[in-house]
Amino acid sequence: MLRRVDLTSATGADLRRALPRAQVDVRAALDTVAPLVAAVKDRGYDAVREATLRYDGVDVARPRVAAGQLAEASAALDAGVRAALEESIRRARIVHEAQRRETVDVQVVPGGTVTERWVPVQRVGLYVPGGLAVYPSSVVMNVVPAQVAGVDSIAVFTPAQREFDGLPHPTILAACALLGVDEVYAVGGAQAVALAAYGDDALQIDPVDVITGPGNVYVAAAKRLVQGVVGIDSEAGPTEIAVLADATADPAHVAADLISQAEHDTLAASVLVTDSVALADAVDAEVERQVAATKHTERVRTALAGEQSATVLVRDLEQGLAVVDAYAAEHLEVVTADARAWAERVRNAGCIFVGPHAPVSLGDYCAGSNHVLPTGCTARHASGLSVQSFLKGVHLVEYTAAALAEVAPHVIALAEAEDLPAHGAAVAIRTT
Ligand code: HSO
Ligand code: ZN
Repeated sequence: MLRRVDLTSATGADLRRALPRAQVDVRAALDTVAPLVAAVKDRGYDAVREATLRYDGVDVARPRVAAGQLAEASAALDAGVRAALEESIRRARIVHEAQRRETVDVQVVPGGTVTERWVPVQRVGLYVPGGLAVYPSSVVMNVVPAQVAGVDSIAVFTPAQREFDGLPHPTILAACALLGVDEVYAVGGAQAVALAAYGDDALQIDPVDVITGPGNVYVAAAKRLVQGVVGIDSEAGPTEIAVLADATADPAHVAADLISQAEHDTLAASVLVTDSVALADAVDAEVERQVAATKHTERVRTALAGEQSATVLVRDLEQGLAVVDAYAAEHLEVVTADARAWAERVRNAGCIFVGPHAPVSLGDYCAGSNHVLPTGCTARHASGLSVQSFLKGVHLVEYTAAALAEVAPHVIALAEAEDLPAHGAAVAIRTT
C-alpha cells in the first residue's frame, strides 16, 4: 500500500523534491472565497446566513448558542468522555502555564532601561471544524493557550449541523462549557472566518484580533484573505505523520501510528523513514493486516496509497535525519535506539514524539502538548499553537536626562546619515 522511495544512493541537496507531499492549493480556493468574505464584510450576518444555508443546508436565524443550550450539552455528555476531556484540559494547562512569559526589565546603561511586557490580545475567534470528524479535543487545544495567555474575550465558531437543528455538535458545545467558554456561534467555513474578522453590529458580534484553528481549504483561504485585518495562526493543511525508525522499532506500533493519522483524511500523509529494509517490509505487512480491520478502512487506504504517503529508504540514520528535516513533518516520531539524542538533532518538525511510548495520538489528546501544529513543510519556520500565539511583546523605553544626553551624539549622527535631521533635532532640543 505504501509506495517506496529509495534514497539510499541519493546525494545531498534536493531531498525536498524527492519526498512525497499532498498538493493542497489554497490559492485556487481564494477565487471562490473572496466574494463571500467581501459579502460578509459588507452585509454582516445576512451574508453569513445565506452561506450557511447554501453550504450546510440549514437556516440559522440567531447564530449565538444560548447559555441554556451549552449547559444542556454539558449535562448530557457521556461520563467517560467528560473525564477524558477534563484530563486533557488539566494536562494542557500544566504545559501551557509553563509557557507564560514574564516581563523582562533590561538596564541598557545606567539610567536607560527597556522593559519588555507580554500583553494578551483582547479578543480571539477560535475555529473548530465540523466535517468528517468532530473534534472536541481541538476546542481544548485552542482555548487553553488563549485562556492561559489571559485573553479577555474568546468566541468559538463551529459549523451549524442539520442533524442537530442548526446547533453545533453537542460534544463541541459540551467541551466549550467545560472550558468556561460561553460565546459560541453556529457558523462554520469561510463565512465563520469572515464573521470573526469583521463582526456584525446588529448582532453585537465584535470583530476579533486573532483567529486560530484548523479547517478545510476554504477556511485556510479565508484566513489568508483576512490576514492583515486580524492575526492568524498558520494555515492548517491535511495531517501528516513521519516516523524515523530503525530496526529496533516495533513494526506493529509503527503501522498503527501511520494508520492513526491516515484516519483523518484521504489527503493525510503517512511517511516512514527507515534504514532497515526488514522493518519496512514488516511495517508493510502490518499495515495490510491492520488496515483491513480498522473502522475507516477506505479513507485510510486512500490516504496510505496516495502520492503523499510513502516509505522512504535511507542509507543510515544520519541521512534519515536529513530527510526528516527536509520533510518538516507536522508530527515526527523518532523510534530508534537512542531516540532522544536523534530527536534533539531534528530541526524541522511541528512536534516530536520520542521513543516507543509516545504515539502521535497521545499528543492529539492527552500529552499536555498542543495538537494545532504547522503542516505542509511550514514547520521549517512556524511553531505550533501556544500561549505565545495570543501574546504581543511591547517595549517600554525609559531614559533619564543624563542617559539621553550621553547617547545624543549617536542618535544625531544616525539621523543625519538617514537625511532625517528633524529626528536628530528632537533629541538635540532636550540635550543642548
Ligand atoms: N492529529 C490532528 C489532531 C486531532 N487528532 C484531533 C484527533 N483529534 C492534527 O494534529
Ligand atoms: Zn489526529
